[in-house]
Amino acid sequence: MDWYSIRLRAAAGGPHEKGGRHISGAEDLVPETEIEDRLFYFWQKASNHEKGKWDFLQITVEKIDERVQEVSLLPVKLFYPATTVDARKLATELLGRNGITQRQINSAFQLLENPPQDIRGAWVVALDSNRVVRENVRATKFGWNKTTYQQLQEMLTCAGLINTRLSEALALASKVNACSGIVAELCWSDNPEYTTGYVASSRLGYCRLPNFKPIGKGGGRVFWIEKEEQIESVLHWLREVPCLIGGVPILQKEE
Ligand code: WAQ
Ligand code: MG
Repeated sequence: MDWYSIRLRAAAGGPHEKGGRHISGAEDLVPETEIEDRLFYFWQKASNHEKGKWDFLQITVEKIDERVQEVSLLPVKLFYPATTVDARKLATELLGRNGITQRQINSAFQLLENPPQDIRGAWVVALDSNRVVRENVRATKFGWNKTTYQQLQEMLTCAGLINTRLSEALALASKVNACSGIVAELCWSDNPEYTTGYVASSRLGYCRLPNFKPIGKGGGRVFWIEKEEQIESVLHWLREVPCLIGGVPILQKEE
């Protein structure tokens, strides 16, 4: 079967590279028969956005020539912190199990909560040098194994969690954390009203944390890599290697 990568980006005040403010981004990897549906969905998503109205929108569709790899869906772990303080404590404990220090975690919280510039991708931070090695890195070329996606939707519906944001973030986290060199990920939305986020790693799974930020704050993603010298191979995986997320979905309530 042929696969197609679809990417969208939308901004207000001109294109991103001319100083436009990021409104919406999206990506998927689908067979030809689903392109039209996805285009319509992406269009709607960008055009009814909490962050405002776009005046620049770009959609890219590319046929994939490389072999598409299968990557396992991360297990979903549901935590229920009641406050932002609790959520951050939990996140710090979880990320600590991956060897990330409290200081490194706090710096990442700062980046997300008060981003120093308008961003549309992740900060890649190296743990050996403690530096932001790249900014605005977008993971692309990932989509769903259809059976896995349907099973996940049934599971989420049963848990009262039907939520496209969760599925989209879970697919992204599954590709990102399958990368050799990536230690863990931190994320909460840049949409001012959406306060749920997660920490993820191949060992932790997708740890979902409500109340991760105060309402009204910024957001983003941090991908921690082990060594700065791994950056090129990490970028290749994130941007170039086409992946389908497959396997059996797992949903666990943690507290
Ligand atoms: N690659 C890298 N970074 C990205 C990508 C990508 N493909 N897509 C988004 N980002 C960055 C970018 O800086 C955005 O501003 C930021 O992440 C947040 O993106 O209920 O909705 O799409 O379990 O707003 C997580 C919790 C929600 C879901 C995350 O992120 C749940 C969310 P958003
Ligand atoms: Mg957003």
